[in-house]
Order: sequence, then C-alpha cells, then structure tokens
Amino acid sequence: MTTDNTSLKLEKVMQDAEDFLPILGTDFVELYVGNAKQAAYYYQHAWGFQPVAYSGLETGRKDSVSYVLQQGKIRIVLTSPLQPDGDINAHINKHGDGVKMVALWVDDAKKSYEETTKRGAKSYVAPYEMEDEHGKAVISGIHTYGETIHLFVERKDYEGPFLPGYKAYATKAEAKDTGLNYIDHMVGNVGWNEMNKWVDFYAKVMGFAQMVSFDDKDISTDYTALMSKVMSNGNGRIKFPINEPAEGKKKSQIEEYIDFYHGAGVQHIALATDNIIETVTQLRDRGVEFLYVPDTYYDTLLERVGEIDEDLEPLKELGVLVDRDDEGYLLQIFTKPVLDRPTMFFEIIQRKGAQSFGKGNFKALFEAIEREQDLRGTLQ
Ligand code: TYF
Ligand code: FE
Repeated sequence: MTTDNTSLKLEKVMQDAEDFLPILGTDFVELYVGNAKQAAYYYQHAWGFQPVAYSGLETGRKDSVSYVLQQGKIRIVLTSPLQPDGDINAHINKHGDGVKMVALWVDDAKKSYEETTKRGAKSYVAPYEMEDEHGKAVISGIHTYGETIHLFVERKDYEGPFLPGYKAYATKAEAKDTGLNYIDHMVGNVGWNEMNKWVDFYAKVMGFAQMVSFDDKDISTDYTALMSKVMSNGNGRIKFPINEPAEGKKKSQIEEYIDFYHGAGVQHIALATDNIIETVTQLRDRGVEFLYVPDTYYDTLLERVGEIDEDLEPLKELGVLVDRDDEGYLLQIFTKPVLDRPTMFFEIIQRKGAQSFGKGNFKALFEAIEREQDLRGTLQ
C-alpha cells in the first residue's frame, strides 16, 4: 500500500480543482429489511441507537414503514414493505436485508443531481420536494454499484425530526448509547474486475479522488484474496473503499459476499468511537458478536506498532486490532455478519492520527474471516 504522500497529493489536487459535488457529510444509511420493527429493536438495544422518527400506517403511509434511529451523527433508516410486490420486496427477496440508500447531505440536491447525471450517473430519482409543517426538503438520487443508491438530501429549509412526512417517536424502554460518533467509511464489494469501473465512477461522476491503494500481493492470505481502492470526496468526510475479489487458493470473502448478496453491495460500515474499549465492551455485553483474533496476535503487537496509550490486556480480551502509519495509529475491530446471510458487517474504529485503514491487520483479519467461512462451508 502506498501510504507515502498519496493523501497529501490528493489534498493538493482537490484544492486546485473546484469541487462540483460539495458534500456536507453522510445524511443517513437506509436498509431494506424484512421486519423493520424488530431490526429497530436490535439497533436500539444492542447498538444504542436512539429512536428519532417514524413513518408508516399511523402517518398515512400505506405501502411501507420506516424507523429512523440515531447515535452521534450516525443516522440509520430501517424500511420494510407492508404489501407484496414492489421494489422493496424485490430487493429483500434478492439480497436479504441490506443497505439500499447511502444518502449524502448536500446544500443543493438539484445541482448535485445535474452535475452527476451530466457526467454519466444513471438517474434513480430526479429532484423532488417534500414538505410538511416542519419545512421543506429536496431529494434526488443516482445509482451506484449493484442496486445501491446515492440519494442527495438538501435539508436547509427543514427543521423536523427527520424528513417531511415523518413524526418523532420514542419507545418506553430506553437503551444507553455505546459511544459511536460518526460513519468513518463505508465499503462496497463489487464483482470480478469491476473495481476500476467503480473507481472511475467515483472519480469522474462524483469528483472523488483515490486515497491509498493496495494490491492482492499486499493482502492475500493463504486463501482469501481481494483488491481494494479507497475513494474520498473533496473535503475528506466521505470515504468509500471498493473491494473486488481476486484469484486465491480458496474462495475470496468478497466472492462469498457477492454469492449471498447476489450482486454488488455495501460490505461494511465503519463506525467511529473515541473509546473503543468502552464501546466494544458495551456492544459485546449486549450480544454483538465480534471476530475472534488469536492471542498470538498480541505477542508481537507492540514491536510492530510501538507505544500506544491503551493497556494491552483489555485490547487482547476484546480482540481489538491495532495498526500504525506515518501519521499515527488506529484501533479497529470487526463484527461477524449481522444478518443470516454472510453479507454485511460493522467495523468499530478509533483513529489516533492514522488516516489509513489497517493494512497491517489485513492478514490477521482475513484469517479470522476465513475461520468463519470455513464454519459456513463456503471457503472452497
Ligand atoms: O475498510 C477497510 O479497508 C478495512 C479492512 O474485506 C478491510 O476495514 C478490507 C477488506 C475487507 C474487510 C476489511
Ligand atoms: Fe474498514
């Protein structure tokens, strides 16, 4: 991986060119799920997301229902169909529960749509206004990899709980948050030899630039193999690594995902915390399952990463991984897939200067994933 000056060069290039798609941040991530009510319970009580808004039969919506939950700046929307047929059912039938919308917060949803579609983006929805007593929002959307959508959300004239049509909601049973602050990055898995096509899409259509790169020689273990490139927007708030499978001795974890998701889609969402030990302890106590790392990983850890602020013992106890680059270090840990299909999972990450993605952990991480693949019988 070239952690050399790539990110510095990137900043320079981005300063020189005008950003035709200024993005304020991730607005929300929407999953299409079979049972939004129960999924909302899981994200509230296991993950500590707080109930924020709801739309469904009680608000006059007849065909589908959505729960909005939030923790720090992270907003997730869980949507289920109330009727047979339609796009949501088709999505769930094909992919299982999964991310449909990666919504980006912008100042101008119409301009975002025009700038991207004129550069070749396929339209999902032309700009439209939504309005209720809390104000007005404008939404537009384009297709990205697989059946995933980027929505552009303009909300400067809206002051309600989520978006027009939603009402605020709360539940009687409260769940304490787990210290999650914001989405650090969201990773897409795409098909064989498709990575560069999507790298070009983010570069040309969205004005993103490549941050760092590594190839299969960097990251293949005995079995698993993949290639990955990281695309970032102008202000660096949005980071989208894109993985493709590579030929290895056994089936790549990316191929396993593509097989079960039946196409390209969001593989993992990395959530940032200021205290990974506290966050992961909370999550684990509430039943979230993490990948197991052998104790031997910790035997040589400090030799590899040098001095760190944290005690080794709790990191080892929880299975938190550590990596260092020339800007600092980072701590990270990965959940097992959070669905029955081996598709989407979460990463918890705490950055202490490092802006990379944990290259030094790839071997340990991928071997941990392979152990799970082996249990599923999908490593062949
Ligand atoms: O986002 C990343 O690049 C790291 C490492 O299948 C990673 O979290 C890369 C590929 C993968 C799982 C994790
Ligand atoms: Fe990651």
